[in-house]
Amino acid sequence: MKTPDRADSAPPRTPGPPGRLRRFRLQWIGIAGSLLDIARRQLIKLVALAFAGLSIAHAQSGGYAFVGIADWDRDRHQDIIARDASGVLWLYPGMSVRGYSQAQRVQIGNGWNGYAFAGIADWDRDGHQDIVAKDVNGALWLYPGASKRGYSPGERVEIGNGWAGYTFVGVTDWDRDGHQDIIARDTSGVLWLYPGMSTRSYSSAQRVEIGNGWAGYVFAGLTDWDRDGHQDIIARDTSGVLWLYPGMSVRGYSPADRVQIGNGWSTYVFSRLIGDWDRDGNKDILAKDASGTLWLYPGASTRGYSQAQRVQIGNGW
Ligand SMILES: [Ca+2]
Ligand SMILES: [Ca+2]
Ligand SMILES: [Ca+2]
Ligand SMILES: [Ca+2]
Repeated sequence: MKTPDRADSAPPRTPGPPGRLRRFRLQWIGIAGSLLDIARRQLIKLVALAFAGLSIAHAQSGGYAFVGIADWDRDRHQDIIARDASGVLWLYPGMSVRGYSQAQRVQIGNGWNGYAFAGIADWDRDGHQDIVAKDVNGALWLYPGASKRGYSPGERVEIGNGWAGYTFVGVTDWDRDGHQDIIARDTSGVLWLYPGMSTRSYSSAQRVEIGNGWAGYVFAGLTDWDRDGHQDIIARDTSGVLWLYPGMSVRGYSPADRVQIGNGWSTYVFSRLIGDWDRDGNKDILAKDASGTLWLYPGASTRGYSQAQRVQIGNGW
């Protein structure tokens, strides 16, 4: 990753009294100034609305929580799934481009307030991507997908409990046994692998410790970033440095050393937004900045910084 440009917000513009009105009496300056100010604000609002209307890939009002990236509708393009502030789940179909997608967003769920997402994966191995999430009581649920742009007819299934204190890293086949697994961090900073068994029920496989000292990290997600066939962890430390933790497909600690792949990521949100978004064969990172702009950081499958420039692919997130 190159150092992302800082998402500095534009300096606030304070409209001063218009020069042409200076010859009028003081109170008229005040009134005219206020009217111009109102007109200006309305104009800004209109321009903003028009811009929002043109941008199809934008989210509506900001404050979105990401579920993750996956080819949810199975059209070979990676898609974004996110929850809005009212608990509605939206599918933003991607088009494998380095820019805004022209596809309309589609509602695929509601009532998702309070859930924390583990990620999107074909958990039960039926060929459809599923959502794994925990509720406020710490129960873990599988929401079977149906590869469609709409509500899935599959009933949710409880696949775990006692997850209240855990922070999800993501879902992937970490140990490469053909079954999707969950990686999560407990409150003491220990990282655990929960091996899945591709069933719509509790997995009987024992959890395994695969790391420690992870308190304070923010996880970007799991993917085979360096394309060596092993799933890796990407996470940001408290100073905004982005690290690659190369996995080795084992149920235990990975002997590979971590590698710095970026810096300046402090203010970005990128939960589970890793995938080959532009379909050039390299995994990419999607992240939103503090102003709600969504950026694509094209990866280069290297254990180091990518030289590719970031591209804006959305706004209003
Ligand atoms: Ca898709
Ligand atoms: Ca597995
Ligand atoms: Ca790898
Ligand atoms: Ca890519």
